[in-house]
Amino acid sequence: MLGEQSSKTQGATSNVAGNGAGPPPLNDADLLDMYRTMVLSRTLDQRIWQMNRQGRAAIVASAQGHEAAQVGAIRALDPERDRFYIYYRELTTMLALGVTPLELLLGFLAKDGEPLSGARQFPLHGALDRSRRDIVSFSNVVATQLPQAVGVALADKMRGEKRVTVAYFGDGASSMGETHEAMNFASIHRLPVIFFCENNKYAISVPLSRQMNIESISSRAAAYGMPGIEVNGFDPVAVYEAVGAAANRALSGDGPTLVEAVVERFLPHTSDDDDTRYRPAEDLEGIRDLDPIPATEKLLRASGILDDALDQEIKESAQKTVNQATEDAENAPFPEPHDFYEQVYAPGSPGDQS
Ligand SMILES: Cc1ncc(C[n+]2csc(CCOP(=O)(O)OP(=O)(O)O)c2C)c(N)n1
Repeated sequence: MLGEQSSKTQGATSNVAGNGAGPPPLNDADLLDMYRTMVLSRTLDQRIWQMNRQGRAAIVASAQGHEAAQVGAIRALDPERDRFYIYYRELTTMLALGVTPLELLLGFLAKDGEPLSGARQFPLHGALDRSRRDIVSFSNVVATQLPQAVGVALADKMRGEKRVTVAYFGDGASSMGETHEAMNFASIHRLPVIFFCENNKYAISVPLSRQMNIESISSRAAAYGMPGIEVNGFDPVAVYEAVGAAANRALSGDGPTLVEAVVERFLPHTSDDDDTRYRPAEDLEGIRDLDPIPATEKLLRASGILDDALDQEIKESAQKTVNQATEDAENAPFPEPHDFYEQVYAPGSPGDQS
């Protein structure tokens, strides 16, 4: 059954949801929608990687291997209510939040119309117009988004606004000082935050064993007095359940939760990295067998939710969408130099001639 793999709860309390409530069960339409987003994300990610190899996209931090974790997390949240402090590997998160494949491709090709920074930053960096979605990724500097997320959650609590702020980060970021400060502060003040760690076991070339002398990132939660949940990040339903419980806890006023989704990085750290220099080939062969997309397809078929015709329609539709977005993005103009003062620098900054 989908979601059968259990998640481990560690930390100060085993009552992860605070009020004991998990998220509502997913229905067939939810599961199909999640699968559709995963297929679309993989198709788009493959296209972007291909365009990088052709010299058309400057740099890519691929989300391949992270799709199930990202889609499961968003399904448990409210895109209109909640705040998303993402990092650079969140292609599936962006799609699940309603950012379009064309908008994302405009970012990778540095074209006009990219909504986060006007294509002035590393792809997936910047901030979306808040009236649409509260997505923020101001900096590539690892772990800076965690204290920012905690600060905005403190503001929400002080204003009495009920929403969840999610801070996304990798295993490498979990070793940074900002991460510890953010978790400690959020727990002391019982802030409505979910610390969502996508543990792909590498920080560029540094394996987990060289970053920490413990087995599980989620076990760190105990040190801050909050629950930590380790979950199989290849199982979208298990991630949905873990993040849903954490969201209920946050909304009940019981404070933050650390959710560790254990995934794999199928490709090098970025398109500029050569992982053959530090990662044994057999390590990669084994992990491909666990690919969450064919695994989810198999489970949906076994549950009678998916058949050949529907699967073909989902895959063809993803391909068609990505082909159209590629054509449109390639035909889009580059931004005008002066747009710099619209999204990255404030009007009136040094150099602004207007
Ligand atoms: C403070 C800081 N140090 C180093 C870097 C260079 N850097 C960029 S990504 C990265 C690895 C981060 O790994 P992890 O948090 O595990 O995320 P992943 O990329 O594996 O998803 C590093 C060291 C940086 N951007 N910021």
